[in-house]
Amino acid sequence: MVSSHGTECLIGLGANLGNREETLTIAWKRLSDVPGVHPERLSRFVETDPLGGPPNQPKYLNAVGLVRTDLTAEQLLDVVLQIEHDLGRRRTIPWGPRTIDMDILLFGNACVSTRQLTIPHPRMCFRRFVLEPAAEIVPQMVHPHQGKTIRQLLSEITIP
Ligand code: A4P
Ligand code: MG
Repeated sequence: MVSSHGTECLIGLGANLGNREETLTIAWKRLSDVPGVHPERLSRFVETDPLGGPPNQPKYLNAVGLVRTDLTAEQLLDVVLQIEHDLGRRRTIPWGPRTIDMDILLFGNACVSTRQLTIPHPRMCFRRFVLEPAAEIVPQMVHPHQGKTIRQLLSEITIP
C-alpha cells in the first residue's frame, strides 16, 4: 500500500560523467530502497547544457523526483550524500563535472538554513533544468519562500 504520511520532498538529480542514465536510475532506486523514504514520482530524464563551472564540461542529464519521507531533512541529506559517495562522486572543483549530484530542492514547507543545509535549494527558482522536470511531476507544488507554484516559477524564468 502506498503510504500517504510523511513529508513531501522534491529531489533534483544530475549527472554529467560516466553512464548518466544508468547512474540516475540507480540513484533513484537506492533512494527508494531506504527505510522511511517512499518514492512517488520521477520525471523524465532531460539533457541540459552545463550551467556554470569550468568550460567544456559534458552535457548533463537531469531529473527531479518526488518522495514522501518520515526522515528529517538532515537525515535525508545524509542519505543522499551516502548515495552520491557510493556512486563514485568525488568532490574536486566547485560546480565541476560529477557522476551524480542529488539536491534536496523542497522539503514540505520547511525553510532550513544551517551550515550543512539550505532548503529550499537557493538556486532552484532560476534553473530550467530543475523547474522543467519538476513541473512535469508537481506543477502545483508551492515554493514556501516565493508563494508561487512550480509552474508559475517556470513560466517566469527569463534565461534560456
Ligand atoms: N547542501 C546545502 N543545502 C543542500 C541541499 N538543499 N541539498 C550542502 C543538498 N545539499 C545541500 O554540495 C555541497 C554541500 O551542499 C553538501 O555537502 C551539503 O552539505 P555539493 O553537491 O558537493 O556541491 P555542488 O553540487 O558542486 O554545489 P551546489 O552549490 O550544490 O551546486 P548546484 O547549485 O547544485 O549546482 N548544470 C546543469 N545543466 N545541470 C546540473 O545539474 N548542477 C550544478 C551544480 C551546476 N550546473 C549544472 C548542474
Ligand atoms: Mg549538490
